[in-house]
Amino acid sequence: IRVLGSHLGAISMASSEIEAALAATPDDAPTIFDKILKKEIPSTAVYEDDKVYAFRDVSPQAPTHILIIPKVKDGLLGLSKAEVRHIEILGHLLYTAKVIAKQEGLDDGFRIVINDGPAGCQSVYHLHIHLLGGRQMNWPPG
Ligand code: TR5
Repeated sequence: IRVLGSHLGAISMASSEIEAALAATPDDAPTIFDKILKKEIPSTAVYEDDKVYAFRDVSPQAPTHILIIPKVKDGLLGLSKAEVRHIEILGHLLYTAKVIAKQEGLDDGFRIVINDGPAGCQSVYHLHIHLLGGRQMNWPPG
């Protein structure tokens, strides 16, 4: 409610911001990504190994927009919840982003994004890396 209130002053609010605000009570409850991992909800897989799964974002913000997630959440709701025990999976996720970027032919470059918490516009509390590419990115981001 506090987060929603802080947004009410804005004249317009993107749907992604609304989703992030509505999801602004981070907890360890199962998310839509658990259902995707269990194949209860379909997704378009681009990469999978024993530790991570990558699939196309349902609302792509670039010609290539892929989400890379750990198969086991282990309390990793977002990057801000990372503990020392997560260092290996964090490295694995980042390295996987590079492997997929190559696989997708993003040879001119790409962008990695990790949204964290309400101010970071995070809407799904299961850590994920966004891999975006296939167009010229702008800086600073919105
Ligand atoms: O906002 P954050 O950083 O938390 O990113 C969450 C991402 O999950 C957004 O880019 C959404 O577009 C994406 N998303 C949400 C759903 C979904 C998805 N990507 C693939 N498939 C999805 N399904 C089936 N359902 C969603 N609710």
